[in-house]
Amino acid sequence: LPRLDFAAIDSKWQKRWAQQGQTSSLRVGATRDSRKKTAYILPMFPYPSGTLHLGHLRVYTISDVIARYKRMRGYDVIHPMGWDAFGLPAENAAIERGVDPAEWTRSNIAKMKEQLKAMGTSFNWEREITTCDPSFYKHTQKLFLMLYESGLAYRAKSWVNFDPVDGTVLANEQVDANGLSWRSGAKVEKRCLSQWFLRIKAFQESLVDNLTSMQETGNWPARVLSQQRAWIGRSQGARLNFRIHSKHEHAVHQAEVFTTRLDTVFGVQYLALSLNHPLVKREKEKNRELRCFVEAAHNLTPDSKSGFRLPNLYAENPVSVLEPALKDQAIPIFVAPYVIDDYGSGAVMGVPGHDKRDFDFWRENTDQPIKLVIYPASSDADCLTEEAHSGLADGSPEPFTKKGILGDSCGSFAGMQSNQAIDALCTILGSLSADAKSFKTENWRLRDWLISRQRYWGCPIPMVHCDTCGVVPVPDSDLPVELPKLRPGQLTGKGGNPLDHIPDWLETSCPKCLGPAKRETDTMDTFMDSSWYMFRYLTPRSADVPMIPEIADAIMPVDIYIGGVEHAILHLLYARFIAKFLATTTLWPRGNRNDNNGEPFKRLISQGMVHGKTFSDPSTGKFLHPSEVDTCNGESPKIRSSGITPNISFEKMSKSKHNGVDPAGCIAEFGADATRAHMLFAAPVSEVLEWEPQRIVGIQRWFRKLWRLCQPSDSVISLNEFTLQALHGSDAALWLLTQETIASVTQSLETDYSLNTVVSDLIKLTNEIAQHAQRCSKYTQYASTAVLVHLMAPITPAFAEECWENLHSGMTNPPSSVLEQPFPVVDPHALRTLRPQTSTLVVSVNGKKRLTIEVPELPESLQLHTNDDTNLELHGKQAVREWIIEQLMGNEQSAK
Ligand code: ANZ
Ligand code: ZN
Repeated sequence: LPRLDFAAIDSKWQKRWAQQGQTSSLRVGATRDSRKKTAYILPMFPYPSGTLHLGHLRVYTISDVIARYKRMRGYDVIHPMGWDAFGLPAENAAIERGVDPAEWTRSNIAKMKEQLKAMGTSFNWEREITTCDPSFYKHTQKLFLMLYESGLAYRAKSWVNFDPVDGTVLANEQVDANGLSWRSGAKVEKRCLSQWFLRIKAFQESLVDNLTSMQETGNWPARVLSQQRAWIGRSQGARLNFRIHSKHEHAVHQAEVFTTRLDTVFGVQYLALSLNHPLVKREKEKNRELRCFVEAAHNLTPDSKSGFRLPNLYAENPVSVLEPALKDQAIPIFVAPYVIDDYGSGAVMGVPGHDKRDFDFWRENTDQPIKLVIYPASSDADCLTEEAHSGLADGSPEPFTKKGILGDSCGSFAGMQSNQAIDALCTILGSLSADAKSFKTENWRLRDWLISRQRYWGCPIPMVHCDTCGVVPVPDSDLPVELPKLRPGQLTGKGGNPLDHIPDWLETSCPKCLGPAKRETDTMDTFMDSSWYMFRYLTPRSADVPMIPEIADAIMPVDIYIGGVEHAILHLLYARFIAKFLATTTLWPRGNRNDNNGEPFKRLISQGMVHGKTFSDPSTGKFLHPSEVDTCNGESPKIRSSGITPNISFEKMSKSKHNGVDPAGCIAEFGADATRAHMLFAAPVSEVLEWEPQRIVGIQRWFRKLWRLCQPSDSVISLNEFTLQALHGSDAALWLLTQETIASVTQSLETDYSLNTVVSDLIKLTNEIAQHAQRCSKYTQYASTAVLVHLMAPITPAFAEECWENLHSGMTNPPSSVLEQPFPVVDPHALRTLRPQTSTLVVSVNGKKRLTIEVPELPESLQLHTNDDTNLELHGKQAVREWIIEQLMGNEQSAK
């Protein structure tokens, strides 16, 4: 046999596919063929950085396998590809290299497109979109205007996160827990600027409610659902008014707090107000020290425990109406940066005994004892109580944060359980409150979406500012507002937004009064581009409208959406929001139908990360470049310079860890198909994949074995003519396994997406065919091999084509491309007839059931009794099981 040249096979078939064009893809602009089912298989589109990385290789392998499978199943498939092409990296690269971001992006796209093709993928390139192309962003702008008209886009002054390194405003979600920018790593500053927001909160109810049905159907991974739920953060609690008295004034003020733990109200020891609370603003006017504190505190993170006690002010606990004993307690009031300005009412009732942050704050700012009012609900609560109490008093580091039983200091509520007390207090305090309705309330963690970016390389917000008319939308007929071309050197990365410095572009006329006006220079967050691109793929060239309603109705939602876990929150949340908005417009009229509720993605596959093999020196902890390690000789690798065995781990790929792998190199070395198959085989799709390219040779070994089975056969028969009646012995066994493999592979591709088991099933079938080869008829051998090649085709399309061609090379009229053949379906009749009948044999030792055995082809269930289980002890259950079966098969009658 000639050596298999995998790279040559790839290029031979890739060329041929390109010539033939794709079948079983839905024509652009078509709604859907009523006789055929449509499958919209969408992988998340890449950012065109210039090179494909392994995460891309993984996601596009998965989507391509599913798309090819669906085509073979007779679906009209939409499997599009495009480019998420706006964003900071292009702008930064452009600054570094002094090139036009548009040029840079275009050439990256060209490179990555070639790499995607080299992977053997089957994308509908006729649907290609690029978000930085005016023909695309014209419609992003249109969408913005529609949101504006619906009152869902607005401009507001707000404290924003300003990244001093990138010179831009960041969304809350782009700032990490330590207050650092997700991209530049710079310490984020607070600035007060006018910004554009999208009112995602208008949809918060359905955004969170729908998660429940998505959980029930199992169509979205539980992990993603819980992250979305936490991000939206609906929390149920109460609003409670504290009266505030001043030592010097007669006037009484109010401060409202939001609490989820009304049951702890008897334990309130202080109030904390946010830096921008109205009361703080008032006090600032007469208190210089406070002004300084607030000024400095603006740069502190919400983890800060610092506080400023407002002199002369104190609060009254609202439950003192119920428990006069509390009346005399004057509650101190602090200003504290840990209180979030725009959450709840920007004020907290501080309960140090039962809340961790309050506890830390109290410890930091006073030396007063801590009050406990809730106790564990266990039977020995009393003794725990003592301990907990004295523990807190003498410096135990933990407050009691669980729900429990209210203690003696809670007056008539003493002895109630927390939940009971919350309800009772809600009713009673609510009836006393002037505004009883808002007493019980919900709070949301979700904020409106800040989309303004002070950067050049983004979609311009289509608004103008007129001194007479204010903010005026650009009329539809003037869309797109195109980004101006930059002169070389104009993009420096300094001095804020470059658009502010291009007068030709900036100066315009007001659409309303025709007087002089200035353009809005903010551009949109790139998540805006990707929030609606799945609609654009359906009619990528429709010039006048973002989408054609009949087509959106016919095809949306996306059937299967595939992408990395890193997008579990933001991208998916924004895309869900925009889809829900579109479903309220004429663009997606049936988007809200009952079974869909405006959701854009029916099923989500979230694939795990790809980690690279990482070497480090155990003595220094330093990461080693692979060239510093000798991996060839012997079992264990050695550090070349010292001969020591390095530590090996698998970690997120990064330059500093020298563990990056270029997928293009793998494809060139091992071929696209072996790389694809290995990619799927090495880990379940949702889990981390530890990438070891050397292991791809295992897949190549499998390919060679299979190739030997695919030699021209003189026994080619149509699978339809293949009759079961004639099958016995090895033929029956092999054909049964073939049928079982079809069933298992179909189940994996159709419902579980356990693509790793598809590959192992196929390897197993290959081995069995090779093993049965001697004992089987050529017909069975051919039929099983033919099925195997079909089953492989979605995963290893070029190699399957090659095998298919070779298998039929002796024929005058060979069948057409295997990719155009229908995917095999299980023959239930074959499964029934060929599966050996089994009976159950129960083995008891001394009357105690010890083993049950499935016994082939015995007429009845049998029981086997023995008083001696030494064999069982000695050899283990498996060995005994095999021995018994052997005995039974050898001499049925005597064994009975
Ligand atoms: C008293 C209390 C006692 C609280 C206790 C908790 C435990 P979630 O669940 O996230 O909604 N809080 C209210 N407004 C706040 C703000 N603007 N900034 C910071 N914290 C604020 O959290 C609600 C709880 O967070 C509220 O319940 C309040 O503290 C605090 F044992 O009230 B709690
Ligand atoms: Zn005007």
